Amino acid sequence: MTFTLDSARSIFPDTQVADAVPAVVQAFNQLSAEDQLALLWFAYTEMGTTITPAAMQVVNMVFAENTLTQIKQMSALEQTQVMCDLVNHMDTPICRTYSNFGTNIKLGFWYQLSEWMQQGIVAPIPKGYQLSPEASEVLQALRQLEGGQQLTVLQDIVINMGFATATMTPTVKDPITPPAAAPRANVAIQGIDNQTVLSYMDNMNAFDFEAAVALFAAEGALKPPFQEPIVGRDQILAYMRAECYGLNLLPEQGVSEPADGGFTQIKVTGKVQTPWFGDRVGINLAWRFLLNPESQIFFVGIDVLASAKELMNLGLVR
Ligand code: 45D
Repeated sequence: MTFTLDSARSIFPDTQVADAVPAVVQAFNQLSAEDQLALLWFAYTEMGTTITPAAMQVVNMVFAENTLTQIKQMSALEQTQVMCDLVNHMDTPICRTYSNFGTNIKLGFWYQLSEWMQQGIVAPIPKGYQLSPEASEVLQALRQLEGGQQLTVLQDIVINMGFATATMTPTVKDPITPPAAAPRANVAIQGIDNQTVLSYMDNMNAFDFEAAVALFAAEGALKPPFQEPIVGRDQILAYMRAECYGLNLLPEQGVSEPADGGFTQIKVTGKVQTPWFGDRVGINLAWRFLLNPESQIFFVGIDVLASAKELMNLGLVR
């Protein structure tokens, strides 16, 4: 038997994924725009960990400068309207422009607004704003998540703001050239000596995405958390250039087993740090690799784990 993308997706089926993340996002999306903005603001300001301003160096904010300047010059009422429009997915020029930003530009855009809100340059959430009972419940659910999962919720919400049509493909992407070459290092993963997996981690950490993508089979696929798989080397490379600068992969342990048709399945657990929070937040992750008989990556699924306890669940006990 040989693997298909579909069957590859279900390797290591015992992996417990953080289902609370999409559940909270879904509940959030039912709220009014005012409630959404206020809830996000409360969550963001009480997260207890602040964004490292250095992260902004990873982001090419030039793409968002015009829009940000425009917002800065608006009246407070207009500023609030723009923010509500973004949350409501309205069809406005700013909402269309926003949808064209890559993930990091979207995050950088809100980071800039949050700084301006704190400085009184952009309209703040009204003092004493009372969340509706439903919104309070969602905020409570968000508070109960692990730090890394809270960030994943925020990121997911921010990515999906704005107005995008089905035919609109993002034109403005995050930087194509790395801000600074990352130093090369060799990871060690307890229980894993597979060269493909080790090289994957090392190349990703060095932001050497060409080399990372060369490890994939021509029809290989990478599945980010809560997203559909990205298929083919060109697509994966474009994705990495847009989304992966500044990530720090910290794999800890793994297990390797033979699979059908001469394939090998390898599960690695560990953490990833985002440039936004540096070493203050580690997101608990699993990488589920399926290597073909030529030891190329046929599939790698990256999942946010349900809890830190899952780091130890390597599927050894059956
Ligand atoms: O006023 O091996 C609000 C892959 C609204 C690649 C706001 C990966 C109200 C392959 C929005 C609240 C990428 C898949 C203001 C690995 C308001 C691979 C501002 C995984 C002002 C390992 C809000 C990587 C702000 C992973 C500023 C899983 C919010 C990476 C900022 C995960 C939120 C990265 C930020 C995550 C969130 C980053 C900066 C989850 C960042 C999250």
